[in-house]
Amino acid sequence: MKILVLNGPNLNMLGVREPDIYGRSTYTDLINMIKDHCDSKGIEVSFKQSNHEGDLVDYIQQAYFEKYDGIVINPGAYTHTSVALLDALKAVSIPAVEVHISDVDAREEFRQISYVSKIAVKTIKGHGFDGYIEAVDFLSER
Ligand code: CA2
Repeated sequence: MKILVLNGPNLNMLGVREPDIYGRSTYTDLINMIKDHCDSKGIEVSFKQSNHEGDLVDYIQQAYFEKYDGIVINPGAYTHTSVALLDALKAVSIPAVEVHISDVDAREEFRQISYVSKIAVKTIKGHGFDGYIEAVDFLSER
């Protein structure tokens, strides 16, 4: 089982600002937490983060050529705008779980729209960092 964890814009800033919404732990803490979990379950995991939409598309396509079994994606603000990410996920046909650290449904109206949700096999919102673990488990048990 080989999973790609893909994070979008500004998620590298976790723990640096807005701790009331996203918590105090850093992006590195997040990666380490997921890595430890995957190691304990014998799941191979890779991580990518980018602030650029096209890079995220490239990483999704790369996951196809490198034969990944699942993608955990937090597209950040591109969730609410990006048809390109939706098309990339459709093109590769790799099961993707969409994760949001915050409960986007309880925030501004524009955060309640997600293009990625249209293809995601599951969407997890508002469970903090644990949402990523739930996403990995969902993909590995599927
Ligand atoms: O709740 C989530 O995980 C989001 O995907 C996070 C995105 C936001 O645009 C989505 O609506 C919901 C933003 C990530 C920004 O992360 C920051 C972390 C620290 C300081 C500032 C931003």
